[in-house]
This record gives sequence, C-alpha cells and structure tokens, in this order.
Amino acid sequence: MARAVIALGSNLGDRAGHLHRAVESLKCLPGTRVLAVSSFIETAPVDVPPAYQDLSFLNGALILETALEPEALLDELNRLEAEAGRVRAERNGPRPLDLDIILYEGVRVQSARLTLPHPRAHLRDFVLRPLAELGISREGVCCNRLPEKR
Ligand code: A4P
Ligand code: MG
Repeated sequence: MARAVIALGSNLGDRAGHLHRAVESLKCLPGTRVLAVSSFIETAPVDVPPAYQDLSFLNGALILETALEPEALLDELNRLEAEAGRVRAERNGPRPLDLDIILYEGVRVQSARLTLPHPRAHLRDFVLRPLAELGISREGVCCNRLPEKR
C-alpha cells in the first residue's frame, strides 16, 4: 500500500456535486482507502483562456492509501473524469472534474502520460491551500514527502 495525494478541481456545472461524488467514488476504488479530505474552496482561474475567466473554480485535495500502481490510479481518475462528462477540447478549458495525482509516496516518474510529483503543483495556490489544510507544505510536494502517519 502507498499513500498518494489527489487534487480535485471543477469549474463547470454542479461543481460541489462533482467534487463530492468524486470523493465517494474514490472511496470505492479497489484496494483504496481515503484517509483525509480538505475543504473545498472557491479559487480564481489561473492560466485559463480569456473566454473562461468568469468561470471560477472549486478546488480541494485528499490523501488516500492504495494498492493501485500510479498508472492504474491515473486510469481510474481519468475514468471518473469521463463519467462526470469531461471532454478535453482545449488546454485549460472548462471541466466538470479534474483529478490530478500530486504525489505518490516513493515514486518519481516522467513519462508521456504521468509526471510525479506533479510538475506545477508547487506553483499553484489553488493546490497548495487545500494541501496546507492536510498538513502538506510546498516543500513536501517538491520533496515527494507526506507527514508521518497519525
Ligand atoms: N499528467 C501528467 N502527470 C499527471 C499527474 N501527476 N496527474 C497528464 C494527472 N495527470 C497527469 O491533464 C493533462 C495531461 O497531464 C494528461 O494527459 C495526463 O495524462 P489534464 O487533466 O487534461 O489537464 P489539467 O490537469 O487541467 O492541466 P495540468 O497541466 O495538469 O494542470 P495545471 O497546469 O495546474 O492547470 N485555476 C484554478 N483556480 N483551479 C484549477 O484547478 N487548473 C488548471 C489546470 C488551470 N487553472 C486552474 C485550475
Ligand atoms: Mg488533470
């Protein structure tokens, strides 16, 4: 089992509903337990195309423990995004649900599909604020480190 940190975001449709359903779905993944969930916070869009500046985000984060390998976890996250109705039409376009793996304990990867720790998380307040609530600092993201288990 490994612990992983997931960032959640939504700026389309019933944002809170999408995030709450994602948390419930993550609890049901095989070999997976959700250990802690942050609050969901309203955040201003960052680096989105001008046409979508009015769509503010709801963001949050959670820590889970899982037997899924990183790529298998990403497959499950992509499946949940698709079930929420996500269509990837343009970079940083509106999305009912975005689920990113911020870090996966003990794993550093850089492949076409997956980079761990997430390459931009340490630059993004909309990720760092929910992580701070879970006791994870910017340094923790950069160093691929989670707080000791309580
Ligand atoms: N990918 C690589 N590594 C990972 C990983 N660790 N976790 C690949 C998840 N996916 C990973 O993902 C783009 C590609 O990254 C996929 O092919 C995946 O295999 P995506 O979900 O289509 O795009 P994204 O997550 O929206 O973009 P990105 O580049 O990961 O995130 P950014 O740069 O952080 O920007 N403003 C606010 N307020 N709140 C937000 O949530 N999000 C973004 C996305 C921009 N502005 C925002 C927010
Ligand atoms: Mg994503």
